[in-house]
Amino acid sequence: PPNPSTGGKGEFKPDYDAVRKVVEELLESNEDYDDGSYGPVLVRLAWHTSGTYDKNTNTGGSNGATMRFLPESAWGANAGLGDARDLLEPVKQKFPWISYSDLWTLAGATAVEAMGGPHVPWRPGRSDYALDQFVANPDGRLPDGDKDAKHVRDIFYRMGFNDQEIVALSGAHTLGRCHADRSGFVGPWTNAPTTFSNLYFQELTENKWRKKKWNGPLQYEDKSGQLMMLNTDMALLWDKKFKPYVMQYAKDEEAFFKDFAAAFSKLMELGVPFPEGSVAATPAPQK
Ligand code: CCH
Repeated sequence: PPNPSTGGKGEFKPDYDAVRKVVEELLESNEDYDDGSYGPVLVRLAWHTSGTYDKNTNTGGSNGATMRFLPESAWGANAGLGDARDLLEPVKQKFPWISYSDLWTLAGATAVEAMGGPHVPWRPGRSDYALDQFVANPDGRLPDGDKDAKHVRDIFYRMGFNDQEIVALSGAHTLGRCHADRSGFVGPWTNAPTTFSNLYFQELTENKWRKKKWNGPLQYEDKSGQLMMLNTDMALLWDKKFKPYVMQYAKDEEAFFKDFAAAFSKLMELGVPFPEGSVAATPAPQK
């Protein structure tokens, strides 16, 4: 069959910019949702659908959109992401030619940029698996917030990332918040959780963090008690190989944006069988 993404003469040409536009319109469509934006939870959906990748077996990753199915949809790590998937369902109905796997990743890339972040190179090419077409990913491939630097490395090295990329990706915690009814943790990392910036690294390095005294899971709080860090966030500051990147990104937002865009794009492409000759760097959408 003709490849719809080639867009030859007279062929159907999918309009991904039109999809981006509809996603952008949805971001602040419900002022009662969290801090007034679905952007952060869409970024988290793109990350969790991609972060199951295992380079040793070439399994997992965004291709397939396997989070539509049990057991992955019900993993503790994915609690709350049903909100993001439901939000995108009408977009899928409006543009039935796009795969869920392309839509979920494109929505994450679009949200980063719409919230003031860098343009994240994105290209289509993912397809959705039918339920009987794949072996379910084992639970435990996504990181736990109460663990240490070794755990973070084990998880991200398995995907094929290095220390610099791990720190850059972690900067996404400048967005959004933890929800007691999802992860058990509570609170945002920054005071501007719907703006993509390097504030997470500034808070991490310049604020004072202490263990929160409560009955919940181990987390850290600042003096105001309003901001939080996970143990895995603190581990970036405590680990002598991670720390130089944390310090660099706290001072240099441009470097963070550039490295984040590259790493997030790579994350969303892990394990995706793009046709040969297809390139990763898509131009910025036409405005
Ligand atoms: Fe994360 N993240 N994340 N995270 N995350 C949570 C929320 C967000 C970890 C744990 C948590 C990345 C890496 C890690 C986002 C993006 C990324 C929460 C709260 C936990 C816990 C969930 C809740 O309660 O709703 C851990 C551990 C790691 C690494 O070790 C990476 C990488 C990314 C993206 C590139 C975003 C965005 C959120 C906010 C979601 C929201 O709903 O506000």
